[in-house]
Amino acid sequence: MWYNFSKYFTAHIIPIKSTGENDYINIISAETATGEMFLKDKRWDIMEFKPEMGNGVDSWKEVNLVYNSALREISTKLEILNDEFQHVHQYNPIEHIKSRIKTPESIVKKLRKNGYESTIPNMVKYVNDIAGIRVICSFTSDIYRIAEMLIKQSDLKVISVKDYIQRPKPSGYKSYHLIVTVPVFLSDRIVDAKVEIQIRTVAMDFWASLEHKIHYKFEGNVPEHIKRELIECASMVSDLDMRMLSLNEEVQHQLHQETVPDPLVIKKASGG
Ligand code: 0O2
Repeated sequence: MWYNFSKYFTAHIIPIKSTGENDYINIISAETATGEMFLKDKRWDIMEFKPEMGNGVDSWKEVNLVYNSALREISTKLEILNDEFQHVHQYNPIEHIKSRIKTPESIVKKLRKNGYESTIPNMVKYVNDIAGIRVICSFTSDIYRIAEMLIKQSDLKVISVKDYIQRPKPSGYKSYHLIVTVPVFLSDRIVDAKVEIQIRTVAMDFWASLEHKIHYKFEGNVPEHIKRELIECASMVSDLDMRMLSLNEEVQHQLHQETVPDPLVIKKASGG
């Protein structure tokens, strides 16, 4: 959004946070009354500005409130499913859950990449992962169980499903992505907020975090030999996931057989 600091100074800004006393923003670019651009594409570190801004900050505050609430709702749903699984099947499919709100810088970067102006309505409309939640499971089969149980919940609307486990990205990236909307009940209205849910195994997550760091370190220009090595590691991750799954299935099968009572033993015990 554009904000007039004075009649001589206009800036294209993005609100970051409000402490009640002060509002904090990033200046994307600014120009003087003569039209001279003197800060183009430079990111200012968080700086104070006067609270006359009103609208925009209120909207950003609202964006934060709505998406944070949406994350809490999805996290609770996942925790309930995990607890129920423990109750019914005596094990937890979810190892852990991480959630985050995308930073304003990343939102602006994504909007720019896709050719949109940095406005609050554009973020809400075009950025699907302002609210993101990552669900880490032990086994690949748990990923599909969790996804299926979420998809079935009547208050969630599924916007898109991307199965990068069946069809990994050329980088080797594997994960199951769901974009859903969840209704957030405010005092005067209901807002359907989008949440990106990434579900993957511990091993897939290990690979993705390292690959993300490498990608960031090389600013996207990862040397070919490192790319090849990553693809090879991704295939080792798939192999490991498959072997751990079949090992677990074998153990579960044996445990099940041990707990099924032998009919002869029952007969003897009852004196029949
Ligand atoms: P960040 O910094 O993690 O948030 P969309 O988000 O739908 O508009 P896209 O790229 O088609 O755009 O969606 P996709 O492919 O589902 O990717 C969304 C997110 O998945 C990314 O968010 C990453 O978090 C993750 N991801 C996708 N591909 C890769 C990959 O090759 N390696 C790693 N490590 N992560 C990946 P962002 O916003 O791109 O990044």
